[in-house]
Amino acid sequence: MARPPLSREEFLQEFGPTLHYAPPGGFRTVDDDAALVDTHCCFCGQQCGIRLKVKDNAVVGFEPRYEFPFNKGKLCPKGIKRYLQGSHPDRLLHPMRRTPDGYERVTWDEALSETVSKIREIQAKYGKDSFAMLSGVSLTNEKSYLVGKFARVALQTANLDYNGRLCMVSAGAGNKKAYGIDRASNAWDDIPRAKVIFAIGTNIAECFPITTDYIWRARDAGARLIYADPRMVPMARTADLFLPLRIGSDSALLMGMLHVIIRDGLTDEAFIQAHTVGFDDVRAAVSHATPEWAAEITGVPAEKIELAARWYGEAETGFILHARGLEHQTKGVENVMSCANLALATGKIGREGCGHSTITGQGNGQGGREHGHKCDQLPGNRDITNPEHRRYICDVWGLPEEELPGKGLTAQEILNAIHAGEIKGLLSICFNPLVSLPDANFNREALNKLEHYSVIDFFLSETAEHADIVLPGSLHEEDEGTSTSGEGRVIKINAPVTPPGEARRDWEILLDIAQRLGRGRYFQYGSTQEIFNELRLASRGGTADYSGITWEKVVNNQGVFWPCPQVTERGNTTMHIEELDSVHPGTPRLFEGGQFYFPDGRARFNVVKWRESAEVVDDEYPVWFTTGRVVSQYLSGTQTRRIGPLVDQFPHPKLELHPRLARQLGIQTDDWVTVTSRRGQVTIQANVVNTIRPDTVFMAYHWGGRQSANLLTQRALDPISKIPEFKVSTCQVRLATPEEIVEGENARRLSAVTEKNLPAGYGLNARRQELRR
Ligand SMILES: Nc1nc2c(c(=O)[nH]1)N[C@H]1C(S)=C(S)[C@@H](COP(=O)(O)OP(=O)(O)OC[C@H]3O[C@@H](n4cnc5c(=O)[nH]c(N)nc54)[C@H](O)[C@@H]3O)O[C@H]1N2
Ligand SMILES: Nc1nc2c(c(=O)[nH]1)N[C@H]1C(S)=C(S)[C@@H](COP(=O)(O)OP(=O)(O)OC[C@H]3O[C@@H](n4cnc5c(=O)[nH]c(N)nc54)[C@H](O)[C@@H]3O)O[C@H]1N2
Ligand code: SF4
Ligand SMILES: [Mo]
Repeated sequence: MARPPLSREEFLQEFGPTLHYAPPGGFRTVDDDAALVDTHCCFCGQQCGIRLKVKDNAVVGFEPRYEFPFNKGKLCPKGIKRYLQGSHPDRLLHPMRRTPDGYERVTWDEALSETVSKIREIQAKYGKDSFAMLSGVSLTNEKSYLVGKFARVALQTANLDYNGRLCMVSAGAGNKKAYGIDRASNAWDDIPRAKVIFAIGTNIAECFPITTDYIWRARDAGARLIYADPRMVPMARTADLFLPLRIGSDSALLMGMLHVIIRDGLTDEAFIQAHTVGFDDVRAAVSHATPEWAAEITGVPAEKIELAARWYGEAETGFILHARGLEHQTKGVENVMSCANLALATGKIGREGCGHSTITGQGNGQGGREHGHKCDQLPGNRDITNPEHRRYICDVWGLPEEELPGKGLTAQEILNAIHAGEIKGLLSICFNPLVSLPDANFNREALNKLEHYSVIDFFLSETAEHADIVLPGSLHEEDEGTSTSGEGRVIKINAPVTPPGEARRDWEILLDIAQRLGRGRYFQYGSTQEIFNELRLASRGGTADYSGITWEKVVNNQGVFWPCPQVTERGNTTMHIEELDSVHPGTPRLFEGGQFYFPDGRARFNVVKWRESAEVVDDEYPVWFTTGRVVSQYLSGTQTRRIGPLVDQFPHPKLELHPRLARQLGIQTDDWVTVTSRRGQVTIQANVVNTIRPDTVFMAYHWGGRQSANLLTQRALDPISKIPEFKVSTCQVRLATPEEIVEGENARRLSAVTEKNLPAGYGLNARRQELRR
C-alpha cells in the first residue's frame, strides 16, 4: 500500500533535496535590524550555544554566543550553516494526502481525520499494538516526554520506539549495569584535568568538533592521548599512541589492557574494596587475556597494548571516551562494560579529572533517552515492566493502571514486524528509518506493506516518501523547550520564529490527534512549559530526576546538570512541583565520594567474555565493511543534504580503502567500484587512503537510495540493547562494470537539485511565496 507515488526524478523536482545557499534577499542586506536570539545548534549532542539572527519571522544568520560555557562561541561547519535550514525551498508548508500519482494539498482537518480514522480502523481490525509509532531525539525533552505519553495513552499501543535505538542504547544499558545511572560521568570541564585520555571508537574531530578543544587543553597541560580506531581519523593522527584495531575486536583489546593492569599491580585496591562489587570474577575472566592473546585478535601489536594499559593505569587521573565505534555492535553493551571495568579497576571515576563517558550523538540524545519514548521506559528513566514505576506514572497521568501498555518492540523489530504483516499502521516523527536502519532493501519492502503511514516532518525524507498522510511539523527554532546535552546539562531552546505557511508545532499536532482519538482530557497543556512541569513531576524519584529544574534556573545558570531533585532549604521534598523552587544545584560530576546509583551505593564489575561479531569475513565476502560519518553531513542527511555549502564540502559517499587493498583489486582513487554484501550492493567512487586498515573499507552513511551504506549492513542486534551492528559486516569490492557506472552516475544526479537551476516561480518556491502572502 504505502508505496511512493512518484519516481525519484519527480520527487526530486517537487520536494528536493534542493541545495540552499542563501536566505532570501541575501545575507548582507539583513544585518542591520535583525534581532538576536540565544539558543542552541539543532544538530549534534554537543548542543553548542548559538545566537540566531532573526528578521521578518525568518532565521537569516547567526553570531557566536561567547557566554555559553561549553563552546564559548565556537561552532563546527554544520553549526555555521544551520541557519540555511530556515526559509528552505523544500520546506513542507501544508498537509498532504497521497494520490495514485502524487500528493494533493488537504486541510489539517482532512489530514488529521484521515490519520485518526485509519488508526481506529487498523486497531479495531488487528488490535491496539498493530499501530506503531517511531520517534526521534532531535525533539526536545518536552516533546520526547509527550510522545511517550501520547503513544501509550492516546494511541494505546505498546509499540513505540525511537531513533536513539540506533545510537545511545548500548551505552545506556552498559552505564546502568556498571553505575546504575545512564549519563556521561562528568561535565566536560574534567577532561582538561585528565593526565591520560583514552578515546576508542570515536571520530572526535569530525563528529564532536568542540570536544577537540577540551582534549587539546588536556594535552597542553601534559596529558597523553591514546586513540583506538580501525581508521587513523584526524585526531588519531596527533595521538601519543594509536591502536589500529580490527573492527569488532574491542572487548579483546580492553580485556588485554585490564589483564596488564592487574598483572602489573596498577589497580586501585582501596577503591575496589570500598566502592565496587564483582572484581574477583572479572579478574578471573581476564586471567587468560594476555597482550599476546589480544594482539592475535585485534591485530594491534602486544607491546602497544601493554603500553596503553600502563599509561592508563599509571596516570594519576584519566578519562575514557567512546562513541558508536564500539557501541554499534552486537557486543555494544559488553564493550561499554569493558570500558567501565577499566575505569573501576583503576579508581578513575568520580573525582576531578577522572571519568568514563560515552559521547552522546544526537541533539537531545541524552534527554531523549530519559523521558519515556523508548519501548521499555517510562519518564525519569523508569522501567515500564516495574509495577511500582507503572503505578507512579499512572498516578501522575491520572490513568487507570490496566490501561498502560507494557513493553513494546524496538525500532528494527518494529520494521521486522511490519515486514511480517504483524504491524499494519505507523505514525512517525523525527526519524528517517529507510536511510538510517540497516538492510535498507528489507525496510523498503516493509514500508511498502503498511496499510497506513502518517509522518510528521518538515522535509519529505526518503521514509516520508512512503507516507499516506504528510503532516508538516516544526523546525528547532520554531518550538521552544529544553534539551539535555551530552554532558548531562539541561539547556533552553528558544523559538524566535513561528512555523511558516500552514506548518504547525509538533506538540500541537500530537495534542490535536489525541483530542480526535477521544483522549484529550489527558493532554490539557497550554504551552510546552506546562509539559515540562509535568515532566518534572513524572521524573521525580527516578534516576533521571529533573524535579528541581525550572526553565528559569536553566536560563540563569547557562544550564543545570541532572540529577537535580526538588529539595527545599530544610532538605525535604515538596508535594507539588510548583510549590517551591529547589535549592539543589544540579550534579556536574557524578559518583563523587565513590557513590554509585545502586541501593548499596557500589558500582558493578561485569564479566565480559570474548566472542566474535555476527558476521565475519570468509572466502566469499573477504573484506571487513564499516560505516560512520563525515564532518559536513548529519545523520540520514535529510537536513544537511539540503544545505548547499555543506554538500559542496562532501557531495557524495566514497569508499575509503587502503593502498595495499586497492593495489590487489586494481583500484585507484576516483575509480567507480561496486561493493556487495549479503544484503545488497552500491556503486560509488573510491578514495584510496593510508589511514585505514588494509583489511577494512569504510563508507559514510548520510545518503539514501542507491548511495545508501545501509543497503549493505545487516539487521543483527545486540541481545541486550537491540542496537544494530552498523560497525561490523563484510563485503566484496571490485571495479564497477560500465552499466553499474551509469547507474552510479544516475544516483548522483538524482541526489540533489541546485536552487539556481530551478525555473523561476517553480514548485514549492512558488507555493511558498503564495503561502507567505
Ligand atoms: N559531522 C557529524 N557529526 C555528528 C553526527 C553526524 O552525522 N555528522 N552524528 C552525531 C551522532 S547521532 C552520533 S551517534 C555521533 C557518532 O560519533 P562517532 O561514533 O564518533 O562517529 P562514527 O563515524 O559513527 O564512528 C566512529 C568511529 O568508529 C570507528 N569504528 C568502526 N568500526 C569500529 C570498531 O569495530 N571498533 C572501534 N573501536 N571503532 C570502530 C570508525 O572508524 C569511526 O572513526 O556523531 C554525532 N556528531
Ligand atoms: N550504516 C549506519 N547507519 C546508521 C549509523 C551509522 O553509523 N552507520 N548511525 C545511526 C545513528 S547513531 C543514528 S543517531 C541514526 C539517525 O538516524 P535518523 O534519526 O533516522 O536520522 P535523522 O537524519 O536525524 O532523521 C530525523 C528526521 O527527523 C526530522 N527532524 C529533525 N528534527 C525534527 C523536529 O524537531 N521535528 C520533526 N517533526 N522532525 C524533525 C528530519 O528532517 C529527519 O527527516 O542513524 C543510524 N544509522
Ligand atoms: S559541534 Fe554539534 S552542536 Fe556544535 S555546532 Fe557542530 S553540529 Fe552544532
Ligand atoms: Mo547517533
